[in-house]
Amino acid sequence: MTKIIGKALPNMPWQEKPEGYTMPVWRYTENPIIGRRAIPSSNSIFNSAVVPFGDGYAGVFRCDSKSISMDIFAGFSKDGIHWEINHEPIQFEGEDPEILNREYRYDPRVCFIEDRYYITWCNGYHGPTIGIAYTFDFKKFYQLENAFLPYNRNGVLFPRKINGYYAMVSRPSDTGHTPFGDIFYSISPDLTFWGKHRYVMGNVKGDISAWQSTKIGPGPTPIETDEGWLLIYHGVITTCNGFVYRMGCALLDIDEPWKVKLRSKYYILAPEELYECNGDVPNVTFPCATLTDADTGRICIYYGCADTVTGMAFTTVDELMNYMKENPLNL
Ligand code: BMA
Repeated sequence: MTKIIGKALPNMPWQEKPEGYTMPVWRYTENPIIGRRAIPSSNSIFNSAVVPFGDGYAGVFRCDSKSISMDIFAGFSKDGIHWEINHEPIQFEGEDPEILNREYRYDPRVCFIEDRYYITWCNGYHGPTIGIAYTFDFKKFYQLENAFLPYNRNGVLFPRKINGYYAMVSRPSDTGHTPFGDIFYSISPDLTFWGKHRYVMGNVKGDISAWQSTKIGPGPTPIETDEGWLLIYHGVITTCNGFVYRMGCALLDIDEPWKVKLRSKYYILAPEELYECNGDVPNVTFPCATLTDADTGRICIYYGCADTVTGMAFTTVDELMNYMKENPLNL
C-alpha cells in the first residue's frame, strides 16, 4: 500500500471501478461534466484545473471564445462535478503592465502552496511561456513574472518547497504545435527567479512505448506519496492524421524529483469515447488537475477531451503504482 501524503477529502467525486474493467483509470459515467457552451461566450471548455476551496471546490477553466480567443476563467462548485464558471475572464493585478498585457492564456494548473493558491498557465509573451499568479479567494488574482523565456508550455508547480525551494516541472517547446518535448525540473527561491534546471524524462523513441514517441508534458500538480512524487502526464504520438494525446504516469524521487523511479510503458487512459475522439481537435485526453483523498488513496483526474469539453476519471494511488510496477518502462 502506498500512502498519499496530504489531506483527507471524503466528499470528493468518486465512483468505484466497474466490475471486470482492466485499465487502471476509469471514466465518470456522466462525462463530460462541462459542456462546450457552459458560459455564453464559449466555443469550448477543456484543459482546466480544480482544487478544494472552502466547503467545496474552485477552479480555473480554459474557455476558448467564439472568436477562438484562449483565456482562463474562475469557477466554483459545491461537489466538484457541477460548476458555475464566471462569464468574464480573470483580470490580473500586478506590478508591471508589460507582464500584465494579455496575448493569450491557456491550459491552467492550480496548486495550493503554504497559504495561497498559485495559478500557472501557458502565457503568450512573444511566444508561449509560463505565467504565474496567486490568489487567496479566486476573486483577486496577482500576476507574478513569467517563469521562463519563451518557449515553454505545461508549467506545473509542486505543492510544497523541496529542499527549501519552490519547484516546477515544465516542457520547453517552440512557437507552434511543438513536434518534440521533454520534461525538465527547475527551482526558485521566490517564484520569480528560476534555475538549476534538470532533465527529468523525455519522449520514447522506437516502438517500445510509441504512444509517447513525439513529446510528453506534465499534467496535474504532482501527488506526494510515501514512495515519491506521483506524476500524471500526457504523451503524444504523431500519426498520419496528426497528434494523439494519451495519459501516462511516473514516480519521481521525493528529494530529487528529476530522478525517475518508475514509469509506465503503457498509457493509463487514451481517447476512446466519442467526446474524446471527436471535437475541435480529435483524439485528445489532456489531464490538468487531480483531487486526492489521503485516507483512501482515491484520485479524481480532470482532463480536457478533444479540446472541446471537460471530463473526469478515477483511479487510486495503488492502481497506478501497481500498473507501473507490472508494466515498467525500462529504457
Ligand atoms: C497542445 C496544447 C493543448 C491542446 C493540445 C491538443 O499543444 O495546445 O492545449 O489540448 O495541444 O490540441
